[in-house]
Amino acid sequence: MRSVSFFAATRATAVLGTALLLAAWSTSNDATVKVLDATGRELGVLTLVDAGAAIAVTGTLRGLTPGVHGMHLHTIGSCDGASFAGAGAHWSPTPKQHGSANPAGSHHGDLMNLTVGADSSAVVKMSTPAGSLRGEQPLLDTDGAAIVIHATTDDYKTDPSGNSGARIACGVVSGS
Ligand SMILES: [Cu+2]
Ligand SMILES: [Zn+2]
Repeated sequence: MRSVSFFAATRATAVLGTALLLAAWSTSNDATVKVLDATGRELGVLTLVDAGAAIAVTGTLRGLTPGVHGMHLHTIGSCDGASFAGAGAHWSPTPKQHGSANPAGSHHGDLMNLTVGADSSAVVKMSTPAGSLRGEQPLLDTDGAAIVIHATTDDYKTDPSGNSGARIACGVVSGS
């Protein structure tokens, strides 16, 4: 009996230690985004991490309308207001226009379109064209940032938002 509880205590300590280690790592190297729809329903959590001269965005979202949706990093860490207006425009620390197919593009916050399957879920695995979380031209500046998902497809060229329609989901980037 004593040896069993000793084992349990040892294991609990190890699990706690690992959790603390992960928490410490996540505050210094990455950031997370809890994505909510307009009714406040949680669609999933995305992880952002510096990857070369870009930011990689990964995770899984559920509960979206099937189809192809524009998705961007916006410049303010707010999802307040009607249609998530608080998130502001696309994150763009240099004077560029929208989209990889725009000769004057792109914004740092221009991500690839998000494809949502018939089961309403989407696997997110994409990168920004430039920038970093906390280094050169940081996403996590004083007013933070947000991820916004739009109703329709981003054409990758029409300024300022790829003609991707209404903002249907939003999440504030959480990280310091
Ligand atoms: Cu957007
Ligand atoms: Zn843009």
